[in-house]
Amino acid sequence: MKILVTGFTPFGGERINPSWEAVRRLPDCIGGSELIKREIPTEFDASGVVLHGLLAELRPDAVICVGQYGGANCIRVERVAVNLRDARIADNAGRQPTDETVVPSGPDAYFATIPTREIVDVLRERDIPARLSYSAGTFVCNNLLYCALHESAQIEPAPRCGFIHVPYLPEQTKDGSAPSMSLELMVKALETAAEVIAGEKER
Ligand code: PCA
Repeated sequence: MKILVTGFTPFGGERINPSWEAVRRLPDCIGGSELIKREIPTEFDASGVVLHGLLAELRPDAVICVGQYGGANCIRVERVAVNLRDARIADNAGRQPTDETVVPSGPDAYFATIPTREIVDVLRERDIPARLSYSAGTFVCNNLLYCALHESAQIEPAPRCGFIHVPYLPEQTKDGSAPSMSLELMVKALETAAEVIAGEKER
């Protein structure tokens, strides 16, 4: 099985994005599955274009997109992507859409197609704080999950797609004003998610 795992570039004035820091440290192989890691620009338009190219080039069996969720106190496994762009800040291309769609003719929402509940269960069994989330927001992360699910719905057989939000790293919140999680635990969380998706979990 081939699993594409993506992280994002830093945005909003941050120097690093924990999603890419964690993704790039994943092994190339978990069990029998190959992990392909790529960094995606934190831009509404370019993120979808880059993902489109990766799906065509790599033809993965599953896609796990990962992003930073500043202020989160645990791993958030996203269940839903909505057809809405409504940005509180500009993306890295300077775009700040209000009340736009991701795909003009697309459905209002898609559900993630990775086993979200099972991933949360196994993360907790491994003492990694995690929960299901029913909103990935309306910024670039939601946009990317929506694009992934919209595109994959047109591929036969459809790759399974999902999104995992990670908290800040400790170095991003040194004054303790927001929660954080260690890089080691984030990497373990993503490895666990990949294992569950590949059906190779050890419980
Ligand atoms: N988090 C943002 C976009 C990029 C990222 O890492 C989000 O939650 O939409």
